[in-house]
Amino acid sequence: MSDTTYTPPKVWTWDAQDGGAFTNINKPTAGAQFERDLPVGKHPLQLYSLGTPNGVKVTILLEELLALGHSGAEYDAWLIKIGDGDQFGSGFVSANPNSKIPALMDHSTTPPTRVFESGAILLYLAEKFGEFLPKDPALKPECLSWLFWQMGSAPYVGGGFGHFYAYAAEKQMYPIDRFTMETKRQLDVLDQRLADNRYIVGDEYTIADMAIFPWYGGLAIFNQYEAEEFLDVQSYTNLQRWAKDLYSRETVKRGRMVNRVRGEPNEQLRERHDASDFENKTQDKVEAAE
Ligand SMILES: N[C@@H](CCC(=O)N[C@@H](CS)C(=O)NCC(=O)O)C(=O)O
Repeated sequence: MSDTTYTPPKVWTWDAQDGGAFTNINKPTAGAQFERDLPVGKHPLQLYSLGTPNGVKVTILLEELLALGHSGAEYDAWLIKIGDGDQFGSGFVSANPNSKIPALMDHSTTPPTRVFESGAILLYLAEKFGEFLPKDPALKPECLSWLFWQMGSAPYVGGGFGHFYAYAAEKQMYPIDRFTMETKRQLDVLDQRLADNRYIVGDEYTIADMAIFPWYGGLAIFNQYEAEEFLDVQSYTNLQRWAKDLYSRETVKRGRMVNRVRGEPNEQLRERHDASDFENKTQDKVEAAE
């Protein structure tokens, strides 16, 4: 147990207390904080995002759709710097009243369609292009179940485990223990599921894999939160096999590069406006040209 105790007041008030990383952008209120229109590029789909796990789900799907030849899936991916508060600009808030990346505007409809929440974006695009969502009535509910499992479960990993293990100003045993137990339980759920299934739904690669990979593949093979040893991620052997299998796909590698602002410069494509940007505009090349 932590040696600090807290008696909550009758009514909570905000005093911008230090909550570690992200304190500067966290506020207890919603809505636009300043006027700023969103840029609009030349493609039907305009994505406003950042290369975090929730952002990467969508760019993996878009790269998969393009690889299948769906030219209507061409997209501009604009960088939203959440650490700078870009998500509180009036244009972004019109696209997503929840002020979180990713947000999508589909300009192929009149008026343009807004979609927010990464799971809703995956479902919208899968239905729009008729891909990566099983048509078999027995498999479609399985895919949706895992998609919504991911949406409901990952906040315990990111907002719970990741926050208290990696970002909080002080390490406290109680929350770290609580969220580590839940994170490991979820890793075991996936490991057991993947023992007898190549992909999450079975033989078919779907949006459920694309939703789950950036979070749990991140823990398994990318040392997310620098927690690979602490979580003993190597022990989840089926999850390891699945994560490496997914990351062998060029489309997944590309999706992970888009709107990425950390890591190796040659793996960062901060904004994507054309397929050729992967060859010409990665951060190593941008920096070399400066
Ligand atoms: N449930 C949302 C979560 C999105 C989310 O938490 N986005 C984070 C980055 S991964 C964000 O934009 N945070 C900015 C903020 O909280 O102000 C989704 O899946 O789209």
